[in-house]
Amino acid sequence: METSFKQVGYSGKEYFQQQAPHLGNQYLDDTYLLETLKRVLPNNIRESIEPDLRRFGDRVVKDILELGRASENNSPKLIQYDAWGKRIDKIVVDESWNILKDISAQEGLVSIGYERKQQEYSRLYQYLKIYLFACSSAVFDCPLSMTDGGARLLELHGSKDLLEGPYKHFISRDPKQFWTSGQWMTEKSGGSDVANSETTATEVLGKNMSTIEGYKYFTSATTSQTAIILARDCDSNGKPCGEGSRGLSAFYIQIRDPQTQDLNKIKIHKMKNKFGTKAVPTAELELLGTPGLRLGPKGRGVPVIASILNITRIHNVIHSVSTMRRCVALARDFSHRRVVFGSKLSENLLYLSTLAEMELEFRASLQFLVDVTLLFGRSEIAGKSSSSTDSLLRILTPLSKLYTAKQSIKVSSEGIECLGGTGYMEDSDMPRLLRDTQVTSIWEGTTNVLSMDVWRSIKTNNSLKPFLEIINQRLQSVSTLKQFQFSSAIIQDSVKLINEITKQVMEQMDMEYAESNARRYAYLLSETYMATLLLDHAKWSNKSLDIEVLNRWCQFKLKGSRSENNPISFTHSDANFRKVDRQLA
Ligand code: UCC
Ligand code: FAD
Repeated sequence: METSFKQVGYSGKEYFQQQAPHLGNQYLDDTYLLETLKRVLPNNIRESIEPDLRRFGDRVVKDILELGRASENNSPKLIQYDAWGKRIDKIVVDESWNILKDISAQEGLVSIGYERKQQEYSRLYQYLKIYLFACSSAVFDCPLSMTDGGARLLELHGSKDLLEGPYKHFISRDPKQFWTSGQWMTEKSGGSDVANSETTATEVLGKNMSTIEGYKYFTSATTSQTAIILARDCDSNGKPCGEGSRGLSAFYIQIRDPQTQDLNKIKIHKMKNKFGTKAVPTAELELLGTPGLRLGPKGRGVPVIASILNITRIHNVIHSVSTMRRCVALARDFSHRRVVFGSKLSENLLYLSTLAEMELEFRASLQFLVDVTLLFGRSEIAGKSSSSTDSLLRILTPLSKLYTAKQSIKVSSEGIECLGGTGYMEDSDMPRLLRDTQVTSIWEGTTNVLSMDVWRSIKTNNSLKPFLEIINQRLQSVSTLKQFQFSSAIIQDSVKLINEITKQVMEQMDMEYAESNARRYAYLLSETYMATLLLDHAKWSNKSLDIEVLNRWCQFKLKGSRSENNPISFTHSDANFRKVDRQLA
């Protein structure tokens, strides 16, 4: 590969010109994904979706990436008044954002999951396309995730009218018919703790609807047609029907009149001035009597809206893993183009070691994403759902969201450094990747809140049982195989620790211990589970590299011998270790 060419300066003198990293087909270049799909998908399904993924993998580095860049460079603007002083609250987005919406419909980025042509694998197909799309689309996957969640919620709780109307729009492949939807929960009084929400929904007597009033502090995807929101039920006299989060219900609202596109009794106060997700229109707004239709039972708003949350949280995993993959792809390609101290970075042992660490994070996270998506697809398809699948999914969703979000921030920060000073430049694309992924650990439940949600799932869904069962099944499946002795022993130690901590909390009801250690506990659960996913993959492939990846994960993450002041961390710097670095990088 050419490392440089010359550029003529004004003086006529030729200067060195560094070549930019190149992004190839994001599906075909993702060799670890391709291998993983061979393992998890039946051949007929894989062969049927592969041509589309191959085509799309190319498209996301062409027109979609250009549209994403255009959206990023021209953030949404709020025009509050027209020239004549009339309040209009118009949000203007770049045309590229609208085109991304049309492409999303045509590509079936929501609909694939609902057409269910690939049965339990439909979700994997859909989410693979979003995985390819996310990092090129200026986070258009944000409105898509909430639309996906909204469609599922209507499937579960929607009336016939809602299923005939908005549901069909959410899952349409026709750009003219396709609607997106928001999810508005957060108020100034609390985003994690919604119990103090001040938005009210007053029943309109004799009508199956309420009028909604309140101030929503963060509302993304505000150019959508609809939103699912939380509000406090009040009787026709305006008296609240309940306190705390148990007084909240979920409501369907139309943000705009479908004919005129005027806002439906909503005033937009400001656009948020955000660190990242610059193209996503996020606003502060006030509902001033917007008509709303309650979804699900009164006072059950949190569990009802949880069917959106549990989907958007998986989308968050998609975005995080997609970010890791994009950063590794850019840094890897750059390593073949950049020469330092007389050789290409791709020949530099230390650079290779850095890349190998990023790739390790990516591989384990990709396995997590694929596993959770498969479980989700299975749980949705009638006949395949079982309470153990559902309760396993209940614990794996917050775990995968909280873990991959944090790791993607780490990997994308490293990705910037991999490209040196140019990586820090806006137009290298790297800062955008970091900024956009920084929010993945905040929205849809912060790391701490999801760590506590893990305990909730253990208590209310008995989710640790299937979680440990599957870990034990995976360990059992390799118990006679010598090449897995090292990793199995470490995983078993982790399981022991999980059991000890859980016992302390559940038997002694030591909630202080549970709360203060919740994040560490969630990490331990995540890293142990991810180890068994890598184990499953290595058992299937029986490739020495996959076994090395597993061993590294167990050694670095579960044994913790990587800490810099621990002498063991350097014992791996042998020839084999360097060979594996080279293979991974
Ligand atoms: O941030 C947002 C949108 C960002 C833009 C889109 C991003 C897309 C990302 C991907 C693409 C790039 S929207 C706002 C997101 N907000 C949150 O995630 C809120 C975080 N806070 C929590 O999760 C809290 O833990 C709460 C709100 C759930 C706490 O509420 P409560 O009511 O105080 O908690 P409870 O009492 O424990 O739960 C009430 C009920 C219980 O059921 P019952 O009553 O039967 O015992 C819980 O088991 O709700 C049930 N529940 C759940 N059920 C709570 N969470 C869940 C869950 N996740 N799944 C099932
Ligand atoms: P707080 O809940 O006040 O949290 C502050 C800190 O306290 C955090 O570090 C948190 O981890 C910690 N904390 C909170 N509770 C606990 C606990 N029990 N134990 C330990 N630590 C705790 N919301 C919507 O509803 N719809 C949207 O469309 C939307 N879009 C968004 C877009 C962006 C770009 C951003 C940044 C946010 C968006 N949000 C949206 C809001 C988002 O969901 C909230 O910001 C998030 O849930 C956190 O709530 P908060 O900001 O009130 O922080």
